[in-house]
Amino acid sequence: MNAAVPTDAISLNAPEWVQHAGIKSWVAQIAALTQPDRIEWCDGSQQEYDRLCELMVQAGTLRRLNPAKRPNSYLAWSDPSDVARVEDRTFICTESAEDAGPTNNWMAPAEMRRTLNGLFEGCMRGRTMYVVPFSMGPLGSPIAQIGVELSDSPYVAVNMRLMTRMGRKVYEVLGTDGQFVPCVHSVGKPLAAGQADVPWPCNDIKYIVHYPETREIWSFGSGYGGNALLGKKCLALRIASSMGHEQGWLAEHMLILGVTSPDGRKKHVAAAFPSACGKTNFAMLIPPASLPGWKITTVGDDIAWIKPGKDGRLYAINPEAGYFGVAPGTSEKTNFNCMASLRENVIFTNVALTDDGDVWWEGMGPAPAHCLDWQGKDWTPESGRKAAHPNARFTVAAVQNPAIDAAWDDPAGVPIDAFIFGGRRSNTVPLVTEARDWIEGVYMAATMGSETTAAAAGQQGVVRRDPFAMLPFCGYNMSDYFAHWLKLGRTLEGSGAKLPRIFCVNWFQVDENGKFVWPGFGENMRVLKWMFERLDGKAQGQEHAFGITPRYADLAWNGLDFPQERFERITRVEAALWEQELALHDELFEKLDSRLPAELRAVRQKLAQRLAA
Ligand code: O2Y
Ligand code: MN
Repeated sequence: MNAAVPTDAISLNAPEWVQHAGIKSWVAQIAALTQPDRIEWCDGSQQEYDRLCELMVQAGTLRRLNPAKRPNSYLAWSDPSDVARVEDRTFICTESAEDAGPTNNWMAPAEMRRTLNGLFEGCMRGRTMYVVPFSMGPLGSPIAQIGVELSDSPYVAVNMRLMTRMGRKVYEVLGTDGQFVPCVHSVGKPLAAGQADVPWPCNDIKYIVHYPETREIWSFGSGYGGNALLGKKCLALRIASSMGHEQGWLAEHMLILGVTSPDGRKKHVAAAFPSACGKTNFAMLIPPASLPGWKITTVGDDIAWIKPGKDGRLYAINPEAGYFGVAPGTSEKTNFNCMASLRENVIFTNVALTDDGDVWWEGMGPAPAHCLDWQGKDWTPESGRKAAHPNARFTVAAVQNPAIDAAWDDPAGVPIDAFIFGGRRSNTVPLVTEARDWIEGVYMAATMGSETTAAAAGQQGVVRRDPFAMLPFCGYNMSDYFAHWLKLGRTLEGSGAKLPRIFCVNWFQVDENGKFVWPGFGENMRVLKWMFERLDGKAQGQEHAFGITPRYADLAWNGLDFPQERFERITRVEAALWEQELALHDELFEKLDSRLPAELRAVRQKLAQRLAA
C-alpha cells in the first residue's frame, strides 16, 4: 500500500510492482472522473487487511468481536436501506435489447453511460479509491479470469481479499498487457471538506450495470454483497456467462461437491439451487453415521465455471476463494462444517452482537437474554422482531472449511459426473428425478421454480420460475442460454464423450400440517448415494412422465425411520398437479418465445402425452 497523495492534483502514485500501462491509464481516467482524495493500490497482504479493518473500526463501520470468542473477526451493520442485492436496479446493457432478453433489465449502452457519467462525476470526493486486483479462479489457471475493482469502500477491499485471490500476485499474471475486466464501484456518497462520514455510506440511487459486449461492470450506490463485491455475481456470473456463451463454456450458479464412496471412488457433482434452498448446507453436507464410509468434500458453494476438457469431459473450477453465506438458520446442527469455518477470521454483516462481544442470529442456538440487533438496538427474546437481518451474512476464506476438497484450488478443475437442479416446492416435484437424456435434463433445469417460504407454513407459496437458478445472473438472453446448453450437449455427445447425467431434486414437499416430509440435511446423502450408483449403472429406478425416480427399495434406509407411505407421497407424479405445472411452464415459454429452442417445446409436448397416457 502506498502513501497518501495530494488532494488538489490526484497523483496515481502506482507502486513499481504495477507494470501494466493499461491499468495505470484506466485508473487515472476513473480517478479524473470520480475525484477521490487519494488512491491506494491494494497488495493483498495481511498487514493491509489488518490496517483497513482497524481504519473501519475507528470509523465505526466495523466492530472488533471479542478475540477470546471470535479471534480476528469483525461485525458490520449496514444502512437499513442497503441489505441485499437489488435486482430491479441491475442492468444488462447490450446494443440490442433482444440480446439481454426479456428476463433482464436493459438500457442501451450509450444512454446508460450518460447516466452513469453524471452519477460518477466527483462521487469519490473526500474518499480513498482502492485499486483491488483479483483473480476469479486459481491464479494462472486457463479457466481463470482477472478483474480489477476500483472502489471507494474499504469494506469492499477487505471482503474481496476473503472472497477472491486478491493482491500483488495478480499483476504478475497480468504482466504488462494482460486482459482484465474493469469494475468500477462507488458507494455514491462524496464527502465535502470537513464533512463527517457515516458508518455505512450508500445512496438511495442504485445502479448495478453490466456491459457484456465490452466486458465492463459499473456499480453505484450500494456497499452490500453482490452489489459491491463485483467479482461474484457481476463478473463470475453475468459477465462470465456471456463470455462462456461466446467461447463455448459455462458460468453457472452452482455449488461443486466431491462424493467419495466407501470403496474410495470419487465423483463430482455440480448443483444449482435458487436462494433459500439450503445451498451452503448441501455444499458442506455431513453424511449420517448410518451410511459409513461416504464422504462429501466442498469444491465450491455458489458458482462453477465449467469447460470441456481435451478428453471430452466437463471440468469445473470454483472461481471464488471464500464464502459469502447467509447466517440465519445456520447452526452446528444444520451445518457443522460451516460453523467450524466461522470460528475465526470472519467478517459478519448484519447479525446481532451479544453482550460478551460475540455474534448471534436466529437459528444459531438458544437466544441470548439480551443483545444488540443488526440496527444496534437493544433486543431481547420478547422484542418481537428479528435480532439478525434475514439476509445477514458472513464472509470467510474457503480454506477454513474443514471439508474443503483437496482439489478445490486445482487449476485444471474437477471432472463433473452429474448436474443437480433443485427448487423449493411444497408439492408436485418429486424428491429426485433423473432425466432420460441431456435435452430432458435441460428442460427440467429450464423450467425449475421455487416457492416463497410461506409454503413451509402450510400454504402453497407463489412459484417463481428460476431457470437453472440463473434468472438474476444470466448476462444474456435466457433462450440463447438454453440453446447454449443444448449445443454443448450435442457437441460433446458428437465427440463421443460421456455426458454428465442430469437430476432434479426437491427436498421441500410438505404434509397436510405444513411440515417438511423429507428430513433433508445429512439425509440428502441417501439421494446422492442413489445418484452415485445410477452413474455406476447399479441402482434401479422407475420411469414416469417426468423422468426416472427411485422406488422405496432403491434407497438405503439403514439408520432412518422413514416409512414407505411417506416416501411414496414425495415421489409420486400426480397428473392433475402436473397439468397445472405444464401450464406454468407454458407461461415461461411464452415470455421467452422469440428465441426459445424448439427442442424444449418438443419435450413439453412429450411430457403432456406421457401424462395423458
Ligand atoms: O444479498 C446479497 O447481496 C448476496 S446474494 C448471494 C450471496 C452469496 C451467494 N449467493 C447469493 C445469491 O443471491 O444467490
Ligand atoms: Mn448464489
